Amino acid sequence: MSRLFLGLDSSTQSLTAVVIDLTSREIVYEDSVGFDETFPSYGTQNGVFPHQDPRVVHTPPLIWVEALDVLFEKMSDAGARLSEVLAVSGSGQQHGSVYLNDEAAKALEGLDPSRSLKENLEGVFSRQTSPVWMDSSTTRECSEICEELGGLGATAEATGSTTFERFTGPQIRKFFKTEPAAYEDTNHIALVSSFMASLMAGRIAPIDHGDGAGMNLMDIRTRRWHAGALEATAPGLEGRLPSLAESWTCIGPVSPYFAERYELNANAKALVWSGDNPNSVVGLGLIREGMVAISLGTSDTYFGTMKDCRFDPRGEGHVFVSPTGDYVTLICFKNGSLAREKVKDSFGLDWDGFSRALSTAPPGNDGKVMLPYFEPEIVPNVFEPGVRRIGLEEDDISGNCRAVVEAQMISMRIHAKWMGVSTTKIYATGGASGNRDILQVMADVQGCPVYRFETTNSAALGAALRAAHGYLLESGNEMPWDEVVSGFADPVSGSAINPAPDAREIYAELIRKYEACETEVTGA
Ligand code: ADP
Ligand code: XUL
Repeated sequence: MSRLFLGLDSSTQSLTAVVIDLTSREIVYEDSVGFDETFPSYGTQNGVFPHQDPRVVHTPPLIWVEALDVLFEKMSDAGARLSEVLAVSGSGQQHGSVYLNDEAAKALEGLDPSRSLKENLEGVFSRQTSPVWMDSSTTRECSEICEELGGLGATAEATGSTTFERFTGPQIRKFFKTEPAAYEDTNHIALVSSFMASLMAGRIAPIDHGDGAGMNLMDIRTRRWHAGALEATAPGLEGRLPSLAESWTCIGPVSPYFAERYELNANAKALVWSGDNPNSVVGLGLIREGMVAISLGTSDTYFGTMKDCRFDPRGEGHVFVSPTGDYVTLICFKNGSLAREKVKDSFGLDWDGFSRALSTAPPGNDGKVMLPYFEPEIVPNVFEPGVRRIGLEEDDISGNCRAVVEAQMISMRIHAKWMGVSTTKIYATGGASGNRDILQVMADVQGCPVYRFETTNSAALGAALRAAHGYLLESGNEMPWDEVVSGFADPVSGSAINPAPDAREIYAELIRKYEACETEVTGA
């Protein structure tokens, strides 16, 4: 008998659904709604508002709300068997925050199925836009909070990361300082993940430990709100935050809105959501320590599972909580897919053309180097965007296509050293992991095989698997994680992309050169 579970992923550029059948171990449905193309009236580009200051990056939360209706409509039209779904969970882009007024709780509880979600919720926002993970405009607030908590090391020990511009605490502090009246009108602050979970459950949802760890507000060891961090961030903050919860917590049944409007099983359980990276940990089956994945989504992330809490002495990495209860260590590079797209578009190429150009240039690119800071960068910390080319002409098509990918892979290699993991294989996911030529560079630079998965939607798949795990636990039939992910999170057999025999030597040389260029430019 089928056992269906729904996973949703509210990411930077799209909302995705994956339905799995836990009995047959199959993905039975997979589809996405892209924000820019589905809702052009908002004027977003790649899911965010263009702004004259490249450091300010916001998205209107109503676009996520509208997307949920459109996606459910699509699922219903496509016969995704919503009436058989046993539980729903989800994944959200990390760090982004949603600000709700005193109308919100009532509106969520009484969602009227004869009106759209947007019509139901238009009046509930105390801030019309949400700062998202690409925002880097809170440097001052980061310093203020970090100093209050005793500096870089103490902040990382307390909250899992030192303060980062995109993290929710510094963003909340900026909101409180620059728009005090709107902060005063805010009754609830949600993450993208907990906001979307609130829509599904029809009530204000808790924040799970995985995504809570990306706020600079949660004590990474006790997994409770950190009193000192709350105080350093904004007055009256605790009353505005929901409770924290384990990632397998069941909030209640799904809101009747979805049952009545789309025939979702009225008894389906709504579970808490988590961040996209913690969800991908499950979607890729990174259950054991030492397993490493690289996600090539809008951002590029490098992450793995840890049993114990270990911190990056340089302060570039993060410790989050895994949906399994262990820890996730992660580094986020902002100039991911959008930087690759900028190079591709500057030569009028499609992805096939980009791949052909990239493979025309030799590994090592004859020593040509690009520092690809199209946007301000998170790792290494680059405040002013700017692309630098060393020995590389701006009109050299194949040289630039190879240089941007080599730069990204080398940067990951350099900045992941602190994790102390001897990487014997890497799992690749995210939109760009379907590109074999990009993964070949990854294998060559990392010096180990790279494995691909059938779906590039590992976050949505992880959410569906979390829904299954939480449902079984709640109904007294707990299934060990190894068993939950088995058959789903297995790399496509025969998909290993191995490093070329001469890659080690070529890249040893280029990594040295790149590191020297990076140090010169960033002064680090
Ligand atoms: P997110 O979840 O962060 O919204 P995705 O994981 O869906 O992002 O990845 C979207 C990105 O994937 C797009 O911005 C695009 O640049 C990239 N992408 C899609 N197809 C390819 C391809 N064939 N080669 C390289 N990049 C690709
Ligand atoms: C992780 C990060 C991004 C976002 C969007 O710290 O900022 O990976 O989660 O994907």
